[in-house]
Amino acid sequence: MRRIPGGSGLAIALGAILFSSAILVPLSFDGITRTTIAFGGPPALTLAVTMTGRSITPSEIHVPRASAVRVEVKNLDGPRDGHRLKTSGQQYDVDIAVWGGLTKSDTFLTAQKPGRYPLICSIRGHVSEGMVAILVVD
Ligand SMILES: [Cu+2]
Repeated sequence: MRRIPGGSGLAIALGAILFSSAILVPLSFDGITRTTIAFGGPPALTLAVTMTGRSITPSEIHVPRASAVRVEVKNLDGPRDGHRLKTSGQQYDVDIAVWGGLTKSDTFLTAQKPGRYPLICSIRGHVSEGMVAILVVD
């Protein structure tokens, strides 16, 4: 079996490590800084979301990326009918439990990466009955 000369392989590996860390370190540092600022300051916007029956309104919600977003969840159902609004794929997710007739708020931090993310009711069985919306990160 022939061996590939070790020197050039090692140089390439070291070069790749140096190159990738040169790119990754500033990006992740920037991410941490922006996250801290976004969460320390006031929310970029406040969303009003209504949960009733087995639907979430509005069914599609646009938010800016990498931003603190306050969401006010209103449950219009009866006092025994709880819902939970749950984000996923965001930098900081929320799962807000709200009993019928009440309104609750919390703040989440949107994803860095634009895309379409599920916004669901996390009460067992409610997703399959249609309690799903889309969070569009622009
Ligand atoms: Cu529900």
